[in-house]
Amino acid sequence: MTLVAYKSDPVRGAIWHEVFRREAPDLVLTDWSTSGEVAQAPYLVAWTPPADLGVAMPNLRAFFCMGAGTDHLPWAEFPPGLPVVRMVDEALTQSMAEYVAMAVLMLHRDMASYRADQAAGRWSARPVRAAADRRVGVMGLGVMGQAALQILKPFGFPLAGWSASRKRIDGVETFAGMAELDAFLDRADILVCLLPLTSETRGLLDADLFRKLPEGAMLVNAGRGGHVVEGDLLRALDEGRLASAVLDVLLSEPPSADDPLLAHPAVVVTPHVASATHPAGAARQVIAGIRAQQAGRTIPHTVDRTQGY
Ligand code: NDP
Ligand code: OXD
Repeated sequence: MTLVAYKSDPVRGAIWHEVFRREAPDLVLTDWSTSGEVAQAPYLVAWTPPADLGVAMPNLRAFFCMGAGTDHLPWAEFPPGLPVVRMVDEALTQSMAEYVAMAVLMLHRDMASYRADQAAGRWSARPVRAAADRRVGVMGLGVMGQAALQILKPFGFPLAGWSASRKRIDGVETFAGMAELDAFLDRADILVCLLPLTSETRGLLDADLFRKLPEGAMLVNAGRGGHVVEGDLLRALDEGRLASAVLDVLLSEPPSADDPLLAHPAVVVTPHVASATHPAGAARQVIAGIRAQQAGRTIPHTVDRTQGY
C-alpha cells in the first residue's frame, strides 16, 4: 500500500477517490490534513503545496502539480532532486484548443467591437475579412500551442508558431528563439500567447513587442497575466496600434473592480477558465506517473527546473 496525499478541491476529489479505488487499489488516496500519516506520504497532488514542502513531507518522492503551469510554485522551498510533474491531460488540452478557436474567431469577426456597438445601441457593419487574409501567430508550441494550431487549421488562417527550440509542424510556418521573434511578430495579425511564465517570458508582451506587430493586430492571452505589461497593452489599444484583445489571464486575479482592462470596450476578459484540469484524466495521469517511477523510469511531464517549465 502506498499513500498519495491529495490537497485540492474536495468535490472534484470524490472523482479522484473513485478512479484510484477502481484502477489502483494499492495507491491509497488520502485527503490532506496538517498532521498524521498523510504527511509521511511519498506522493502529493496539489495546486498549492504546504509551506516548506521538504520539511512538511520528508518522504516525498514526487510532487504532482494540479495544473499545466507551475510558475506559482515556491521552487526555492522544494528539495533539489524532487521530481515536480505538471498536468498534461487530453481534456485539459482540448478545452484550451476550444478556447483559442473561440477567441481567434471572435477577434477575426470583430466580436469585441460588435459587443461595444450593441452596448452603445449602434448598428454598424464592418467589412468581412477572409480567414486567408488574417495571419495567426501562436507563441509557445508545446502541448497547448500545438493543439490550438491544429484546431485552427480548417479555417484557413495562415498559421505561424514561435518556440524556444525549432519545431516542424505541417502547415505552420515556425520560428525559434529571440533571433526570429521579430520576423514571427511581423506576420501575426492575431497573436496568441500560450507560453509558460518564466524569467525569460515575464513581461515579454510589452510596448516594444506590440510595435513589432502589424498595425491593428489583435491579442489572445491564455498563458499567464505576467506575460503582458498591462499598462503597455492599454496604451496600445487606446492608440489603435492594437485593435482588440481577449484575455483569460490577468496580472492580478481576481482583478480589482476598477481594473481598466475590465471596462475597456476593445477587451474581452474571462476569469482564467480557458481550460481546467479534468479530475478523472488527471487522476489517471498521476497513477501512470507513480507507476513509471515505481518501474524506475522518469515520470512523464516532469518539469525541467533549469528551463522553468
Ligand atoms: P509546454 O511546456 O508544453 O510548452 C511551452 C512552450 O513554450 C514550448 O513550445 C516552449 O518551447 C515554449 N517556450 C518556453 N519558453 C520560451 C521562450 N523563452 N521563448 C520561446 N518559446 C518558449 O506548456 P503547455 O503548452 O502545456 O502550457 C503552456 C502554458 O499555458 C502553461 O505554462 C500555462 O501557463 C498556460 N495554461 C493556461 C491555462 C488557462 O486556463 N489559461 C490552462 C493551462 C495552461 P520549446 O518547445 O522549444 O521548449
Ligand atoms: C493551468 C491553469 O496551468 O489552469 O493548468 O492555468
